Amino acid sequence: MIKDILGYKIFNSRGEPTVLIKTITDKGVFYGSAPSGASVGRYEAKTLNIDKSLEILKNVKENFIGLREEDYSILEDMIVQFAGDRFQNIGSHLGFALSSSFLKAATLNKPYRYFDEISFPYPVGNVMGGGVHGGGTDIQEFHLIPINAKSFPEAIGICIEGIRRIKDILSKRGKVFGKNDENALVSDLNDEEVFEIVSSVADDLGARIGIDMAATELWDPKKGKYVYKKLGKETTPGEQLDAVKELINLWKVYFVEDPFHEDDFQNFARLRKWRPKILVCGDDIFATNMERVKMGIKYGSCNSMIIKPNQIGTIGLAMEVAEFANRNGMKTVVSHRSGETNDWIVSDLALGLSPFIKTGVWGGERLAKHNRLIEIWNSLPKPRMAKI
Ligand code: 2PG
Ligand code: MG
Repeated sequence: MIKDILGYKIFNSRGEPTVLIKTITDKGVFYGSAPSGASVGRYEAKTLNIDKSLEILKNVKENFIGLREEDYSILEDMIVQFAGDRFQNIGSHLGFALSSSFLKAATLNKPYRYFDEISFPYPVGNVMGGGVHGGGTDIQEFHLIPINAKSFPEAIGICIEGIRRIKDILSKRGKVFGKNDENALVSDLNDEEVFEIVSSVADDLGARIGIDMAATELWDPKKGKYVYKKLGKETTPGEQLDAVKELINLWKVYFVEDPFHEDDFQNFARLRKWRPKILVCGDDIFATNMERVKMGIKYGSCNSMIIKPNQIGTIGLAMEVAEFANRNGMKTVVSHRSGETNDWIVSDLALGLSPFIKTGVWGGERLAKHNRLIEIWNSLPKPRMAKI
């Protein structure tokens, strides 16, 4: 039974305020804390000032006290009801943190047991980048995807080895480098130079390359063009399609996220038809929102999509969207946000829902997710990797 729900203002990895929830039941204390994005799409659930969210919690929490924590779906429905249209009444930080702590309470800190079957996701590991995550390239993220790994510990080990090798290459070339919001490496190299380094490391390690172009951030609606500041280049949507195709051919890109802005369903579809085997992944275009996903299916825009619970407001709503996308043949990618806490709920979601997980490579708040998966891998009699 839920005895109390406490809320605090804490900070995320970018130093922004966020919500920590402690749900107290007669079986223990269960935590949930919410992440925040920097490349935030227009269709995401609304965020509220954290102090305001905590005030709201004081008003709504009495409704949950005395209820059975095992009835997760009832608790979820109640959050969604209080939240109102696009979470404007409570904000997505509170929605995420409450639902994360409730699901942990319902499963005694084993949310992956909520699913009938589980398999381990392949990491889409952000090794270098820039964009709005800070410095570096115009392309927001360059990933290593170790699709030949036989276990999750091996897979994340490959990403970590990859980022170490990239660091060595940068040092040897005398490049000044640092880390950005997701702890990916940043330097003054441009997109092409970074592709060259990441692709040589990927080849050596038997990994594939992914990119998140986060093109909504590059898109200038007034000009009707994508603006690459670092490369000093501007492209019309048609030129952008050609440029993305060229990158895919040149660097044997396996996964491309948000190559077009969030309203360009048609160009996503053109790219997908051109090379059906490449994962054309939608993030801002869908914002983990069922109606947007249905539109994407109608247009044939993507064969892959990002699942971020805070884009839609709760863990349960994100699960519904992921299950719907999976049934419609999309490869889902459960994802962190660039501003993270040490909440690991996304790892458990990926076990039940997705063949891929995108949660950085290293740094405490990213390793909280990977180490959770390593621990579960080692605790199961017969763990297996997902089918991709
Ligand atoms: C993205 C994410 C996570 P943000 O664009 O996919 O990598 O970034 O959380 O800033 O939206
Ligand atoms: Mg993205």
